Amino acid sequence: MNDVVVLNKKETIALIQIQNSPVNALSHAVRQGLMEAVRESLEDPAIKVLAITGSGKFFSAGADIQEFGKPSLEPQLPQICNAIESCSKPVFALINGTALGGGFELGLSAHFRVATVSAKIGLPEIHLGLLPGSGGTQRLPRIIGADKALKMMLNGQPVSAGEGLAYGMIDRVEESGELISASMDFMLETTAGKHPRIPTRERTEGLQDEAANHVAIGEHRNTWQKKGKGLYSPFQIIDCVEKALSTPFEEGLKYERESFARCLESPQRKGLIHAFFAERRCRKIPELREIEPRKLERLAVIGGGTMGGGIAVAALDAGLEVMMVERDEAGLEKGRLNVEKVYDRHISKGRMGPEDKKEVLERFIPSTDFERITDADMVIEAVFEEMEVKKEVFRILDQYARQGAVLASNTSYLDIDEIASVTSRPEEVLGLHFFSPANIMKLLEIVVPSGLSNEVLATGFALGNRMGKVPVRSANSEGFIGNRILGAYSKVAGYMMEDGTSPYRIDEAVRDFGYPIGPFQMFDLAGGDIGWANRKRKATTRDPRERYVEIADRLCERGWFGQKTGRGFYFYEEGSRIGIEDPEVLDIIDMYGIRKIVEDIEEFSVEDPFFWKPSELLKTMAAQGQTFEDLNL
Ligand code: 3H9
Repeated sequence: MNDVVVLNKKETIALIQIQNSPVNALSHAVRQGLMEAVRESLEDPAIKVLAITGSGKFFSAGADIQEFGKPSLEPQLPQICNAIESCSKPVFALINGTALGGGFELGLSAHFRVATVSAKIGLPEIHLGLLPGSGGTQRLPRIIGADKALKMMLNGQPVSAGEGLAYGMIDRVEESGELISASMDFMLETTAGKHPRIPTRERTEGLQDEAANHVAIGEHRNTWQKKGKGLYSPFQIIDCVEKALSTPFEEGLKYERESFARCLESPQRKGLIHAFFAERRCRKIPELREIEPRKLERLAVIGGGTMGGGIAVAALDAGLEVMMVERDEAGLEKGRLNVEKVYDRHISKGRMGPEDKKEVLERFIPSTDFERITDADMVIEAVFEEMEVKKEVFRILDQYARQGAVLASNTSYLDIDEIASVTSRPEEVLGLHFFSPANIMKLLEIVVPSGLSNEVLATGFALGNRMGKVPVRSANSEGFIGNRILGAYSKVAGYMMEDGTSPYRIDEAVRDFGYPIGPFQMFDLAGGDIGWANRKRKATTRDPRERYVEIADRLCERGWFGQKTGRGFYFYEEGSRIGIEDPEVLDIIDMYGIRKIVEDIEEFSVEDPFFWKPSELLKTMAAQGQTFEDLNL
């Protein structure tokens, strides 16, 4: 064929193997090779069965994403899928590993699907702003019905071979590592007429329960109208599946093709594919090419607060042994609860059983004894965001951590060089800045202070990769990357609030724009105390010309730090993470303050100095930070 598709004839079976490393993407050369292999196998009278398989860990990761946006070259994937489905000889998809997007659609167009037990099967096109465009939206519902098909296409997460079998889209799961030889008997049985060759387009199991399919379409559409405002491809996916239920196959296929073309042209597709490649490029650090990361099995997290708890969960989920160190039993108990509540929520949502939680927590060691960190390969500090507090912790870490252990700070803003300077090993200290909630958010900033050892840097990246994060290298500069951007975003949100827009309407506008949450919801989620500490730290060096909004400080002074204290910009009922609008917060924002009043009068006096004159009393009160209440004292 060519060097990316190999055809081997074994008696009556034609084995067509995709060998296009690293992920067997269906590039133009692969498509050409597949088409030719199918044609040759059909023409050869000795061949009775065709079997398509992949190589390595992948059946195929789908269409070659690099080709999107370039002129499309024939044969296109839908043509190949149609040719396979129309084959007069039985075609097997031997799914040897991951089958995603167009890769799984290739499998769906075969007449039989056998998967190895470790295979993962999914339709992740939604993450790229696309839809399954090689017949997937038309073929899959015919086998598994609208609800399951939509779940796969709309959450984009792969399912296991076992789940595929239970759904009915996989015919057999093979436990043996030798998928081809283990499938031989099944393939030969089809030549003896034991298993009928039914093209997927003619299957109807999934179409039987019309009422359930109709309900599923309505429910998924409602859900996405709430959570996916502004997104394009989810609604196109739902429309395509609806077509599959109500129109002949060819018509549905044409509709899918046109919808796919619209998605392909959309700026959302362009942005998401840019992000796909950008995320992968971030991991490629030139100076780390030859560097091996250090061993990483035991992690110590210092601090059991929101961040410490989240980091501990991320590390436990990555299979590490995690020690959490706190100053006292009360702090430790809070930390332990912060970890356990994540797993309790998984249990309540049916994502794991109590036994699984027990198994994970066997690797979790809470302690108030700093000496216990001597075993750790890496220590991540996540204590209060104040330089002196951090320095004190790093002095202790330097005393107890073993030589060769990596020392990391989860600071959001502070200078890592300064933190590292209190240790005897500054070249082993780096910043690992997680974002809240640390067990969920993908971004991990790897902050590089001067003189950092490349091995330590490589170990930071290895941790990020192991946790499934997107690790991004950052200079050791104020706010690193994310918080630098966030700084401008937050300031503008604050200005708008002070100028009279309710924070709740600002959040709503930002959500309507397409963000999952607004800025004030985000402050509450991250914890108001962190930003407050940072603002206080910068108070003496802030340019006096800069506008400063004090409203968030007023909330923090009341101990309202957001979700963790049950109150911030929003009010949270006991145990709830859904914020309710809080009239008291709006009252605080109306509390204009004498300083602002004097500033306004002075500004207006530029135009009309005769009328606008602040009284001496007001000026004195503003200078002394007094309120009218103070006059009564
Ligand atoms: C589709 O199929 C549309 C159809 O419905 C209709 C068509 C008409 N193409 O992530 P990794 C590269 S849309 C080209 O680091 P992992 C990736 O850039 C597609 N290249 O490895 C990287 O390159 P490099 C639907 C691809 O093991 C290298 O492979 N499919 C593709 O952590 C290794 O990737 C998807 O959306 C591709 N399709 O994860 C699947 N995929 O080394 C997208 C990967 O130069 N891919 N590369 O940086 C993934 O989810 C993950 O890459 C995968 C492997 C799970 C496959």
